[in-house]
Amino acid sequence: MKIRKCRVTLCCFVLGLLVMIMACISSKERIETFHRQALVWDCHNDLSYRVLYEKLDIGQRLPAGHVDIPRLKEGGVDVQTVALFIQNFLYPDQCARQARQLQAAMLKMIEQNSDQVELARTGSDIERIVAAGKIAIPLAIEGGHAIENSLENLREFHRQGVSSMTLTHNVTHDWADSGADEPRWGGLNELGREVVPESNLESSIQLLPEDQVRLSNDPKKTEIFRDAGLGLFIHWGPNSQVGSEISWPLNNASKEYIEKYYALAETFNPIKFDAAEWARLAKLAGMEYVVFTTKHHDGFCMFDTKYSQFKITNTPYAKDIVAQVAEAFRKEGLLVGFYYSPGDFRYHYETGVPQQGLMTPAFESEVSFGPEQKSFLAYEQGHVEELLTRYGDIFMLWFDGKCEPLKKHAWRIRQDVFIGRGEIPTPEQRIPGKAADHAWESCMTTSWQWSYQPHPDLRTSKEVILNLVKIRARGGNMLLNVGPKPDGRISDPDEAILRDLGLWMMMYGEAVREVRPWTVTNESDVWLTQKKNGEYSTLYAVTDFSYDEEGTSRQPFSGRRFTLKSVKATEQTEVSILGQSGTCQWHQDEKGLHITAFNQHTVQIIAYPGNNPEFKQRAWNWGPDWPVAIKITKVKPIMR
Ligand code: FHN
Repeated sequence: MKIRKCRVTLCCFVLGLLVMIMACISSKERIETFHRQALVWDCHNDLSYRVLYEKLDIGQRLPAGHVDIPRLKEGGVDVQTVALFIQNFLYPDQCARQARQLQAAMLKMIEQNSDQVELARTGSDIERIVAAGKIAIPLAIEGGHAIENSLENLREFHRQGVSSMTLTHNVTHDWADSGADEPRWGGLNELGREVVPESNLESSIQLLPEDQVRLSNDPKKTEIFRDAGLGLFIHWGPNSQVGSEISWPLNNASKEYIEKYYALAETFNPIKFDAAEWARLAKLAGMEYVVFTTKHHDGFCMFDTKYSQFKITNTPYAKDIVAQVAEAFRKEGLLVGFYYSPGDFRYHYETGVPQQGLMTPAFESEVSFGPEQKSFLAYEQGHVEELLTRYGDIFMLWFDGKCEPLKKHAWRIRQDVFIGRGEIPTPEQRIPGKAADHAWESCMTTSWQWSYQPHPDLRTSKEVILNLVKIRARGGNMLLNVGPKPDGRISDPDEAILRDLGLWMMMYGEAVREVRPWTVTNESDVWLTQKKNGEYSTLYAVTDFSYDEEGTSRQPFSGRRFTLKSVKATEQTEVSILGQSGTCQWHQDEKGLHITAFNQHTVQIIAYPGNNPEFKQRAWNWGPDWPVAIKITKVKPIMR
């Protein structure tokens, strides 16, 4: 009996061993075969393709975006589970446009092969589609959404017994920045991984050869910039906790003060920061682009850079703010721009290299700095690489100081990135006296300080609007600055000005969007812009109704007669107040085009502004008493 019992146990053991070996073989074999099966790559990056096809030794590289299922099959890939990530906006090596092409190509391929393949949006989709004997293609589209989805899919692969994956560099970074609730790398450790060596990152940033780079802005981008016309400038940092100006308190400061200034980063925790709310407000204000301070003169980085420890991810807040700003503003359809200060006080503070001035970059300094121990120039060029390759399609960079080597490096990475300050005139807090038919931009604060100030001495909304009109009439852009509060919210005074601007742009935005200067910028206090359309022009005359040509103050809700000597009307000409129904009277004679306009659009109730005693007792009036825009179609200039 006992012998019999030993024999049975032995058999079981051997059997078990066999099964184990079998299983090992199969799982090893399975892993091996699977290695060829489940490949996770973000297909907008050619590098991933190269990896894919080299692994699958499918010979020549297929054009990006063209996922050729039959070829994969040929290559022995069981395309049961091919995960594709098209992170269109988060990671455009080249630019978002390429990502969109990939997306379109992929969706078309799936449509054309719907009997064989099907889009899988969630893990459970994969199961259903595979069960139906079709190919499941998990496709994630929207930025943040992409992250969760991909993590979800990977968990699904895991549930399906997949034990290893090939992951290219981009995907890994993606998780790092996603802010997904998964602790960093958490998802990956769980699944085991083989990552293309970090060093590949550098190689994946293709730099245009020095002799091929065009050292000027892309003409198309320049037109887009000039059409955009109005942008939001944002100065923000740990200094906002004490309402001082950003960086400048370090100038001529005592060692003790510098220590205290830099210690502010240890308590910076903007828990009420909501980039989406900022973006919605900017959009409402009629803004078309944003320029956000990624690093100001104090050297504090609002992004998760590997080139410096003095960064937002080393504060109690610990999340990449630039990533959130880029994604949120892009989602609202605004163009994303990054402000960058070449002057870096922190470099000098840590290395002891003397600084020639807060805004003066030490490009010649070879003293190593930061975790990567880079020279000054390599440190800042590293930043430019990160800013242009890790946050989606970046429309413009704004270098606040000498920047030749950085500008060149930026154009070698992204030839079509638009450079604001550093390449175009950017007058600060003032408006040049005459029009210019090239790109320029006037940056202005809502008060006088760039970053948050508890008791700001504010500009009026009317002043901000009039500045915008004058800047547009002279062919420039206005970059209006706000300084968010330390908790992350836009301050009430700044929000009030943005909402006022939003109301004005809702009524009269057409007069400042996609316009260029007229032959004259203004005739007395009537400011002129034009929209070029073929032989004739559509002219916009923007003027204040609350006083007449003699400067006598009048109640804004009234009429205005004025004459334009530079304009020749045609039979088809129509004159109307933008946003108001009906048309205005006009006639043309040798003296010019005479217009009479009555403001009847009851938009806002305001206190009676006039000093006409007859009205004093009424004490309210229809307003707002902001400049009014009049549209004059089908006109020609009178050339004097
Ligand atoms: O010193 C900076 C200042 O803080 C702010 O950033 C402005 C914005 O144009 N630029 C510098 C002053 O010219």
